[in-house]
Amino acid sequence: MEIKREELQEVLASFALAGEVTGCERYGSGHINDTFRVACQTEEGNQNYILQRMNHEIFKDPVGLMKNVSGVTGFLRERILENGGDPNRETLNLVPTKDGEVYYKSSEGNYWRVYLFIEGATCYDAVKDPKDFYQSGKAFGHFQQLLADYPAKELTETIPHFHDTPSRLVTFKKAIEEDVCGRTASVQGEIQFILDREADMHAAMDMLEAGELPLRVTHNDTKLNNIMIDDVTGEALCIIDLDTIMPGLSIFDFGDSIRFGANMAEEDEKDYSKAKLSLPLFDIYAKGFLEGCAGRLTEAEKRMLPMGAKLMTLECGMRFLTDYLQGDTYFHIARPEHNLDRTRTQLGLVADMEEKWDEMAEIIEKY
Ligand code: ADP
Ligand code: GN1
Ligand code: MG
Repeated sequence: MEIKREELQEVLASFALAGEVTGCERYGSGHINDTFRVACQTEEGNQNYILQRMNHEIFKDPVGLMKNVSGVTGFLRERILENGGDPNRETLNLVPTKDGEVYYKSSEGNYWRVYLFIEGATCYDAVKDPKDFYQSGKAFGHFQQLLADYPAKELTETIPHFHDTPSRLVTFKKAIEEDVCGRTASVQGEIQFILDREADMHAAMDMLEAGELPLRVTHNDTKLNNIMIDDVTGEALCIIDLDTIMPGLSIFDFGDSIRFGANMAEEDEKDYSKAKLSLPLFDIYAKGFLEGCAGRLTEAEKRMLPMGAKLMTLECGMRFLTDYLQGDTYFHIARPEHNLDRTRTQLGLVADMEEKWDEMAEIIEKY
């Protein structure tokens, strides 16, 4: 989204930043919010911040969302202090406005927030070193355990039915029927691939309803670029992008990491024949995640981990294709067929998981 200079100036002036603002540039590769890095010059040196315009078309209750973020980060800060960690780097830290609020609503009607910039750590868009992926699995597993004591009742559901795949399917079918951009005819193969897997889409939600999988507090968007890896120690330092923390299933957090990180192709690779599941990466992530969960997953959850990976990939492919059919209004795109390329890498990965299904199950069995 186009953001006017005047709005940025108004927003920057409203937060309690240290020193003088010397720079403000777009930052990162998230698909949802508008993110900027803000540089400030203080008497002691430089202080950087992350400034974000929350996407309130997607997050319809930005105030409830910020209540979640401030509640969860406050809760994590306590746990980190108890463990002798550094809460300024190991969790997100909200910087208040000059009026002491955790967000600012601009005169344009946009909602903004500021975090301390975490220095000396990196968000990767692809696995460079398998050790990083192991670390991220451990951290996401541990994160879920930490949040096990968080009062779930206090959480706003920031996007209702977020990983309710059958409900995503209903939206997908509607997009096909409405065909507002006249694109349906050109993607028949992709549509059919998804529709052929309708039965799978119910697997997790049916088990949840039957009480066979427990509802937990989950992150729900566990891709690799939502975790910061320390540049020096190589350890997972901080889990970010807390907008979708809601009650959910553990297998979704596992699955979304696999979808993104264990794919041999990047999410938007144009040559989608490269989309394949790396079994060594699946293995190392599963090891990390299960260690991070410290024995607290039920037998049914463990058994359903491969299905979590398949479901998250299928669902994400269907969401990208829905957005393509609806005219690219949800995910940020950088080129005309970006969402279609993303769809194809997801579907390619699903097909490959089906080929490797027995090996995936054996890996989980091993741990
Ligand atoms: P989106 O919801 O759009 O994905 P994110 O909250 O994930 O937005 O932020 C986008 C990117 O900005 C991240 O992938 C990361 O590179 C960077 N980022 C976010 N928060 C911080 C932070 N506190 N310190 C340093 N970098 C950050
Ligand atoms: C979005 O916000 P970001 O870029 O980390 C999306 C996820 C998708 C992901 C696909 C709130 O994540 O659900 O899996 O893109 N987030 C939201 O890359 O819809
Ligand atoms: Mg993100």
